[in-house]
Amino acid sequence: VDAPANNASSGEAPADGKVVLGFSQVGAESGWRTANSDSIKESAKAAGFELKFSDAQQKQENQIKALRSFIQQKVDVIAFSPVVESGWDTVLQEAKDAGIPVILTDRAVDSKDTSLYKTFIGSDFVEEGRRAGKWLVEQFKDAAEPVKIVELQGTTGSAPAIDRKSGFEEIIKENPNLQIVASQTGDFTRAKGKEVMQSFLQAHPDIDVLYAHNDDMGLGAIQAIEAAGLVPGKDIIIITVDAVKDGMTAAAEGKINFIVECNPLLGPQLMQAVNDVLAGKEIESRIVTEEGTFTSEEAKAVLADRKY
Ligand code: GZL
Ligand code: ZN
Repeated sequence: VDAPANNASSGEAPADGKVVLGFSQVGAESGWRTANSDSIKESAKAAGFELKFSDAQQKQENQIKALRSFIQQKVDVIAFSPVVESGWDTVLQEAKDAGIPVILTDRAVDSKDTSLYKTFIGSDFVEEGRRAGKWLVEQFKDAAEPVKIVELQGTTGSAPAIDRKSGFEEIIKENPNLQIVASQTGDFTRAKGKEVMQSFLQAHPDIDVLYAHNDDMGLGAIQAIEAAGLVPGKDIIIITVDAVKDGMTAAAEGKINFIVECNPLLGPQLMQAVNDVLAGKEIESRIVTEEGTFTSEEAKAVLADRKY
């Protein structure tokens, strides 16, 4: 028997009582993603929701299939983290036509029609890039010669990759000595980060700084740097984004010099938004998560308390 058709868009809670939430997750590519998935599963359980959870292995077509399946199953609310920014308008329109509200978490879409989703809960990735840039400008403010930077970008076309790059470049252009000599995607994974860093090291024996869009690519790059006989955090200054346990451990060891936090614990805010949407309440169209930054010393001081 199908769950009774819900008319959540009019804000009525579903007749059968148990809220059914369909969630399409990017994949399991990084420590951040694991922590994010755990937060969503734990929070859905705590909220008493039935969670239908799908892992897209970082493929957009798998996410679109999952969203269509949630529409077929007539879930009460759909939430997802879009692996890339574009190509969502058709399936989001299908959800809207089916009267199923959609909530974005973690990453944004570039749809012009913002009525296709109720809210976007996630970090300000441009600001994360600016924070990385600001620390670097400060570190090298007295540099009298070019500072050679290599950049490991996140997944091509994803909001964090696009925005972390633009925020960083916006700030470092203050000092023309700060030069990005190579920039390539490592797809947010350790394996790819290591592979691309190996190629950077072969092409540039003179690298001063690595800016990696997440800890996992930075940790992969550290393996390549050490294999090349160089000392990470000394011969090559390393900045990463996320501040997951493994990244913070490397920072505490001095292998990563500066980490910009990106909070994966979006579960509680998502479940609150689901309740608000089903209750027909107006909700903020943008919910920004709180997060900070850590030098090696600061990472050492808080490492024991880190939850993820
Ligand atoms: C950021 C998130 C990114 C993380 C990566 O909110 O989308 O994806 O920074 C993860 O670790 O793979
Ligand atoms: Zn070079």
